[in-house]
Amino acid sequence: MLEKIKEAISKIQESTKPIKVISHNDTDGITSAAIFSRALQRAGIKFSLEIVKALEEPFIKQLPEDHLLIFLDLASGSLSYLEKKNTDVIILDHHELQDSKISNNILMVNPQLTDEENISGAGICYLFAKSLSPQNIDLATLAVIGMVGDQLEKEPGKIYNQIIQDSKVTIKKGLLLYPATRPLDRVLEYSSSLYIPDVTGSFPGVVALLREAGLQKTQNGYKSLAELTDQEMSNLITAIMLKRIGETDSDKIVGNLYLIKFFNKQEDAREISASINACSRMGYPEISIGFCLGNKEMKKEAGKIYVEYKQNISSALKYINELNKIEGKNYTIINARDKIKDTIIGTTASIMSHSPLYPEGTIIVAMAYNEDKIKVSARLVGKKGRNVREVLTKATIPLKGEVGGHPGAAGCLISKEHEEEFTKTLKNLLEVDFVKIE
Ligand SMILES: [Mn+2]
Repeated sequence: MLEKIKEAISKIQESTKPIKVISHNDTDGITSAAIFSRALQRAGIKFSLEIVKALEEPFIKQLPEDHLLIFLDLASGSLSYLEKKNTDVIILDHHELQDSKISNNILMVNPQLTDEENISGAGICYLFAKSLSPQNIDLATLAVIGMVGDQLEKEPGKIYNQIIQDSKVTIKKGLLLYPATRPLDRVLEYSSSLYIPDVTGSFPGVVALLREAGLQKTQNGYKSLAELTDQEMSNLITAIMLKRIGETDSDKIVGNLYLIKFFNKQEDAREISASINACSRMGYPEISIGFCLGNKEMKKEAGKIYVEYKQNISSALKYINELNKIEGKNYTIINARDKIKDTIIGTTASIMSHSPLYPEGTIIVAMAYNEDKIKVSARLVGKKGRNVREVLTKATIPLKGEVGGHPGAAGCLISKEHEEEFTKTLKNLLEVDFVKIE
């Protein structure tokens, strides 16, 4: 991959055309854009930047051909549109390639072509930045945030281990609950990603659990996860396993905590990733980039938007509670129409799939309007059950929708005029129990 990166650097340095950079709006895309922008800025190279939700054909068509086009954390799936552009294209991405043929106007930097390890967009942009100048080593922290944002932190390989070393992140094995830097009582009470019966949402339950784990409140309140000793961490995990009856595998709740230095404070990379993502999805990608690049004003703004985002999610969940749903054996279809933002519908569906209200094997499909289209997000509760990507693919074949994702979590966009037809087909498919994950 380094060879390709060097080629990309020469192409950029020798370009006589102005440069346009396009990146994705999730945490990995935003950190990619932040790293790449800072690196170009330090090298004195001028460019313009645009952040997009997805790459669609009409958008690519209108991109200027008198520019050098650079795509970060996306575009590997859009090669057939990009090869028609009458200009040079550079892609720094880690997504699956649509096609093994890469046309001559495209320079592709993608670990899928050369490496055994999957490196996120931000990781590739960091390698680019470091090749451009060793001064850019301070951008490694952003690469770690992007890695966590794309959930690639579980088993870091050779390249990631080097990035981790460059970033001076502290890795601590422990409970996968964030932020690991805030007092435990608050984090346990408000966590939506790790559900603990009688504890999540109940302050007395939290206090009882911490007592069972032998953790005392001190003058400064309860410790944070980051401050626990190995013994305390192990006692807490045991106490939680006992509450989550039937759970024998601690892998689901235990993993690596990534503690980074950000704005001169110790922070949990997962929490920073969540706030970057929230800020961008609420429609403020420029604020999340400013936050990544150390702007104090933007940090304040990002903090406010993150709070608003969490409130939006909780009102979305409340709204869904009261909404008439289409429900059957092992499935729930929610059509929120224009009442929930399309940018948070996927997160809302994911939180629902972690809640104890739905038994393992349930398929949750949530829909929300996105201008003249409908964003559809499907989640499988637990690991066993039907393949949701296949279900969505089958339901969208006659409608020409675009499906993406995995067997356990997938999404698609359909045209609004097909709302009724889609819901009907989907319901029929979900009634029949044949698409299974092996
Ligand atoms: Mn990515």
